[in-house]
Amino acid sequence: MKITGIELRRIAMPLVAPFRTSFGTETERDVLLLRVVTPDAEGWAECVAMTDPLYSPEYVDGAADVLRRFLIPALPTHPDAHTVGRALHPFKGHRMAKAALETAVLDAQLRTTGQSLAAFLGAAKDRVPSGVSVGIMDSIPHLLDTVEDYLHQGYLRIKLKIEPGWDLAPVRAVRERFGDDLLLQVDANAAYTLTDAPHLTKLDAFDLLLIEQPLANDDLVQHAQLAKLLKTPICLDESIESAEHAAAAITLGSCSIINVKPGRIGGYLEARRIHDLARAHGVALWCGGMLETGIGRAANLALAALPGFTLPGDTSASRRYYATDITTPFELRQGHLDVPTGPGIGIDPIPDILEEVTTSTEWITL
Ligand code: NPG
Repeated sequence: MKITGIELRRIAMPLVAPFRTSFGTETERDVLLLRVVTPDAEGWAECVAMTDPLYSPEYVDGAADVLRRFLIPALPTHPDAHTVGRALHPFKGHRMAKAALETAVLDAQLRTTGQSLAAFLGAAKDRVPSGVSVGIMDSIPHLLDTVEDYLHQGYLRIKLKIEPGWDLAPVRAVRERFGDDLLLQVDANAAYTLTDAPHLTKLDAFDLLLIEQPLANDDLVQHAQLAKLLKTPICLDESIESAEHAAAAITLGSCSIINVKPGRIGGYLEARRIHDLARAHGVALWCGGMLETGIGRAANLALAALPGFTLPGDTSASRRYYATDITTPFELRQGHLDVPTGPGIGIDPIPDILEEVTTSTEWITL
């Protein structure tokens, strides 16, 4: 497949409500989109890097820079998704930027052959159960109202963001108000240390599905120690940047569940490797989210339909994030989102809406 050029497009997407985690508050998503142009098809992808390097070392200006200076010039003359990965391998890190480039090439390739990303990855279902991630709030009543609204919309699982000072009380309040049957989990985004273990064991009383990334990104050994102290299963997110990290975490006993975000690990091919590894070891998976627009969401839904994804993911409906998405919005139906069936990621940006939210474009001729 010959690529004639690649467009880097920045868009500004206001969130319907501020989203607070232990590392910061998002009010607007500054998204980098890639459009790969070939004689036969165009491929789209969304880079999940955030404005600031607070979730991981990557950030959106850095992703655009490494793409234009190093990654795009390194593409093979006639790339496909597999050869893209090999060509980008010598460049260290920058997995979110690499994931976006590989995904855009893969989308163009699949649109050329008419195959959906879901079929290419090996999807086993046509809809996936939806959970929702609930940010840190200014008060417990506000949190309870927010959770109640999501449950009325049909979400099947609630994830509460936690941090020191906002953990036991919100979890207790949600359990008491919505009962023991609610599928409930928490996400610390690396806000604790192993010395907090006695405090974290108090979460065991609330029958949580999991605690996500309690300790620092590079604390695989400490997570394994914590796992021995907690009844609540540990899920890793930030710590897992590759199939090798997943293998190490499984071997050490650092987690029994993995949140797979294709952007964090360098793309959908690496996501499938982690899927196969985790499945072989009885490690449960779910698909995370990075406040994606419909472009990133479509591709994540294809991945979440693989058989090893046995827990509801953070793949929520478009209106949980954006009043107007750049694609046809994904809607919740009985707590599920449909997996796109069209060629490639199965969805396109709506040109007028895309223009309205665009802050810059850059065309790179190949
Ligand atoms: O629904 O897309 C979503 C957001 C889910 O909580 C969510 N994402 O740590 O998993 C996370 C968190 C996040 C959001 C991380 C934005 C980084 C940026």
